[in-house]
Amino acid sequence: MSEASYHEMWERLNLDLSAHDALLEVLGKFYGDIFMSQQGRLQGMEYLDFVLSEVHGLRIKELRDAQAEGRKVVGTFCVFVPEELTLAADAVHVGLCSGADAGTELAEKMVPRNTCALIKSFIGFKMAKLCPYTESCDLIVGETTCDGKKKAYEAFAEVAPMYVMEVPQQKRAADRALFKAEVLRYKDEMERLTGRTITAESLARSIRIVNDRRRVLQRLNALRAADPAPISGRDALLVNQVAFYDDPVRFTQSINALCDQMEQRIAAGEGVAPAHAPRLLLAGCPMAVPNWKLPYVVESSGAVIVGEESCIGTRNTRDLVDESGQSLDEMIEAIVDRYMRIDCACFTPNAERMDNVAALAKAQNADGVIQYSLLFCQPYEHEAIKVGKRLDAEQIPSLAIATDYSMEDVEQLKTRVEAFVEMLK
Ligand code: BJ8
Repeated sequence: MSEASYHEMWERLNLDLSAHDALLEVLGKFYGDIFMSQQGRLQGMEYLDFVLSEVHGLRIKELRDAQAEGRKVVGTFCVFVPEELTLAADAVHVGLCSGADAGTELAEKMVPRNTCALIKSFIGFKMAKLCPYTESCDLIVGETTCDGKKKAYEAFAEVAPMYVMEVPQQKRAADRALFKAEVLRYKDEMERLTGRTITAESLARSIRIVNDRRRVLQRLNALRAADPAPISGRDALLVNQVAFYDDPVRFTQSINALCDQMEQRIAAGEGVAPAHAPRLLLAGCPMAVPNWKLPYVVESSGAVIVGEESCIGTRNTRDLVDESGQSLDEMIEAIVDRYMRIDCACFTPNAERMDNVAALAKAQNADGVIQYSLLFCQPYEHEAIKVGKRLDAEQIPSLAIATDYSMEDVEQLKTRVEAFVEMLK
């Protein structure tokens, strides 16, 4: 498609065209500096470069084409929304990224200033008319996870078509029953939105599609345990980020090909960083596109990132939905079981996360962990204290960082990260 026809499409989506052009220019430059400057990238990353270069172009056109065929587009902010049900109703499921400072002043008219950058970002993108994904959605699904999000959705519902799912905060039998009721309510909502009935056959198919995507991401993650690391943390994060809005079947195929290349590299003893370079695990808040600040700082300090314990990482891929269910009821039970295993810091208590962070650091042969929280994120800043103690007990060095999307603290971050990496050496 030509530039002119993209502009026409964005105009129809009511974007602020000049501000949007400026955003794409900044993003393009940022991407070039952070990704294209890397040495020894895998050839398979060309697919990710292409997807990113067309992130507001071709993929939006695909969503618009799907809508022209009568399909619906559903946007989400959290991995608690069961994508399997969206796909089983033949709708398209996209993650709304929320990873950049945009429209912050406008957002601060709707939510308090001391709200995390992720929340301000999705509101800011909407209010500044910058996000073609948000504008393409027939429905946006929120969830009652942290307080910041659930109150922000009240404000967001005034400007976007919202549906909010209740997510429990504990994991007792009563909480599971509540979540099951919410999963069934979401199923009804998808059927209402699309006018299609979710059948055992369509749900079995979508469970397989989403599991296959999780499996390929598990494969990619397992390969990162090798030393030297076969892929940079930046590129691996990008893969996880793109997983949220690319077509799942096409994505799985492309990433399987990327994993084949990683295996060849490992067999040849090659990698993106020298053998024995300090290896770090990132743990904490999700890093949405284009939030690449910390990975860039870390990998510019001579370390390599070998895993992400976050929702844009292993928290979203660790558990599969059991595929043995035959009836719709059995599949719904399997979905509920799988989602209730998510160890988001919004749960109390959340002891399994401590085990999972420590186990992942060991599985990835990490020398240390950087805990990453967004400023004003109460759940993850609280858990940073507990996770830090657990890692101390396991003799795994860790560093806790709280930041936002601005570039103002880059120098300060560099100093702290470099000192940590130096200590690991
Ligand atoms: S399942 S991590 S995607 S809620 S950073 S908005 S927690 S104040 S993102 Fe999340 Fe679902 Fe949990 Fe995952 Fe609130 Fe914290 Fe902001 Fe956050």
